[in-house]
Amino acid sequence: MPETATHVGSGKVRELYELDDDRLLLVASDRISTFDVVLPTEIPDKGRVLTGLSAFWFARTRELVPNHLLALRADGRSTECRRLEMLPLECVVRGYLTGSGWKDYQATGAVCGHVLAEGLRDSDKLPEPIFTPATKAQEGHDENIDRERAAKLVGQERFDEVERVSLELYRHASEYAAERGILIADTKFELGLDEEGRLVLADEAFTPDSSRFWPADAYEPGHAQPSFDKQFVRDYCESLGWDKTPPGPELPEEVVVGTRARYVEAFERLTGIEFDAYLADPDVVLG
Ligand code: PZK
Repeated sequence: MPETATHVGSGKVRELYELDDDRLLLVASDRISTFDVVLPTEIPDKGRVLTGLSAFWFARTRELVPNHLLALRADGRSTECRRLEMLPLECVVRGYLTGSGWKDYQATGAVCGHVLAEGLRDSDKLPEPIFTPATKAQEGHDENIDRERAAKLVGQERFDEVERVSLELYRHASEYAAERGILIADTKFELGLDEEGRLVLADEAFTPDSSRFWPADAYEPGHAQPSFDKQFVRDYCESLGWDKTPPGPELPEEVVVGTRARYVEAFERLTGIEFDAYLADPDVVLG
């Protein structure tokens, strides 16, 4: 019988479909965004790289926390997942001070209620990773919130569990990635509850779209770091003097090819698996 899948949601570069009462299908496209704008040019296989990386991390972290992954489809870009009740919280962990964390620190000396030492610079490594939750904005940017506000949203006990699990996941993945030459500066999780009220990791895990990946060999605090995956795209867009409002520019072939190579490099470094082997059989990432 042909399958029916009802479209239930869109992210910037992914689509979500309902398979049945218990299962969703998450499909990662090859679209790319930069400066918060989706560009008209796609990066071939980007969706497969991100889907494969997520599945790799789900398989590697299932002892830390269960996750929503049920099956990878043969196309390499589609994930069947358990339908959960999602928590109304973006679970962000930061190991380095950059982005909105750096902005908040400069304004207040703190990030989400974590008061930090004076004199820190953009991209400095934090003495310990910090949990910096944010609200889920329907439009525009998520708003960083302190632990009191986050605990009000999900309850104190659940908040404590979410913070502990998020920090454990980040510690595990960032240590593993650093050994392979990639710094995971920060990362964002989405967590949900299953029918028994158990905490389950959903969405994507430690992809370059949900995390900041930096090349370790170029790390130099004091200024913004190059992005492992999107730097060619950013440099090209900056060279045009584009004002960063939609529509974004088309990318030339050499930027597409160079960027695709960076995604594949991230996949191969982190998983230790050849990307062609993933294309032949996506289940190779599940171990
Ligand atoms: C869910 N999103 C965000 C991501 C989109 C939307 N396992 C789950 N159960 C219930 N809901 C979700 C998930 C997951 N993952 C995730 N919204 C709902 C999202 C990607 C594309 F359109």
